[in-house]
Amino acid sequence: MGRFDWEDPFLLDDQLSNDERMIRDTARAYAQDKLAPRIIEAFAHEHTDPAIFREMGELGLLGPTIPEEYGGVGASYVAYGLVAREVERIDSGYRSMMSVQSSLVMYPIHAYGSEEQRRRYLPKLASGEYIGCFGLTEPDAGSDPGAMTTRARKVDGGYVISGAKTWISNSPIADVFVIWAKSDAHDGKIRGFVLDRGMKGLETPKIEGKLSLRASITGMVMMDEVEIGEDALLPNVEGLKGPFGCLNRARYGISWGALGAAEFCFYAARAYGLDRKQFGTPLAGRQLYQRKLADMETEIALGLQASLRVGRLMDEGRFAPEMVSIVKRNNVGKALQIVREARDMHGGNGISGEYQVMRHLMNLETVNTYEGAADVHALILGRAITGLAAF
Ligand code: TGC
Ligand code: FAD
Repeated sequence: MGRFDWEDPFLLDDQLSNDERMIRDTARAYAQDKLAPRIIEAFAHEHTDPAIFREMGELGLLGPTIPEEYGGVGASYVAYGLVAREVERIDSGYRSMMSVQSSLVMYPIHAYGSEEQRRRYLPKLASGEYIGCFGLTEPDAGSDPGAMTTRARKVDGGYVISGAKTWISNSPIADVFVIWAKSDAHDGKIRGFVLDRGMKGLETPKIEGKLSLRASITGMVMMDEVEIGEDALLPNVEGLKGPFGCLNRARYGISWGALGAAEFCFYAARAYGLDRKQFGTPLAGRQLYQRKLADMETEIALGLQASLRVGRLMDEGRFAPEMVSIVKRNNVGKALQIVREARDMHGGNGISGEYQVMRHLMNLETVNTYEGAADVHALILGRAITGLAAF
């Protein structure tokens, strides 16, 4: 007979390699020792600490799947997912900072960039010396990025870019900007460009007063006739498959991360119910309370196994984007339900900043929307199931 461990019901730990466990443990120790003590203040005051990038960089947590010659650690996608889970156990905003840098900035420079671009940017992004951002969404093109109006106009020796990107994680503090624009030199097809802080005509106003993801800074990227050289073009990809190739990785990481936030709230509800007595008995001794804990445990365990499977297929080069849609949509949706239930199980204390479950609930509202809103992922699956696009 096997043992049952409520904290690891399907013995996920046994399914990991030694290297994956090591990276997971590094991320867990860092998140618990260095991120957890800061988050309540950071969220309350909407403060993003840029030092976090350098701290993560020192530990090899930025772009961990990138090969060592470019500053990464050549880790598996499963390891990347495990890092996202540990970081988001503390806060979705911290995971956002990590996953934009890793999947949306380092990945495209590595996968689509020239050798010169790789050498120029990746080591400094890996160490956290540079902070990166990814500009796809526009005020009038969110779920439908193909409707973007940002344009790259060909001129002698390079391009001139004009347009506005909005809701861009990290943009007000970014040094490096991966920007997707329609290029007139390429029949109006979408191309990726790497821009640098300080270019004339580039502004990055902060979006103030978010009620979600307050520890992760978000802004716009306004580009007014920004002149860039030929060497700013990412040469090796064309069309929407460029940004979507990055999003596949980031969405997959989110599928692990959201369950980290759910686990935090599940553990908190269990601890609260064991401690808190009403009607002369701990709440955790009540059937209704236990049923909620059992539902949380079940959904978290199933979701983690699914993400592990998709991660293994990604490492083998056998994943399909629809698999990522399944785990992104399911795991974030289930995490939202779990966190909302945990909030309720804390009674009045559930809305207090100190108990933290409400913060996770507010964060997950963003996570359900970005990287493809939940319904958009349903439509991606609907198209795969029926052959009919219903977007
Ligand atoms: P569609 O016709 O389906 O495809 C156009 C081209 O793209 C290719 N493609 C993909 N390639 C790789 N991976 C994928 N997942 C792909 N999906 C599509 C496709 O093969 C085709 O290639 P080609 O060569 O034939 O041209 O495009 P569509 O315009 O109909 O798209 C529909 C839809 C709904 C799938 C898509 O637009 C979508 O996913 N919308 C959601 C937008 C989104 O996710 N935005 C995210 C912005 S970044 C962000 O939120 C970061 S937050 C990060 C943080 O802080 O953590
Ligand atoms: P819309 O596309 O206007 O959608 C609104 C609603 O309509 C949603 O419920 C959606 O599911 C639904 N809907 C849309 N189309 C359909 C349809 N065809 N059928 C049925 N329902 C539909 N973007 C970046 O490029 N880079 C970033 O770093 C980034 N970071 C972000 C950080 C935060 C905090 C937030 C909130 C967003 C961020 N985004 C980023 C933008 C994010 O990806 C978009 O918000 C998301 O893609 C949804 O687009 P939208 O907000 O325009 O909503």
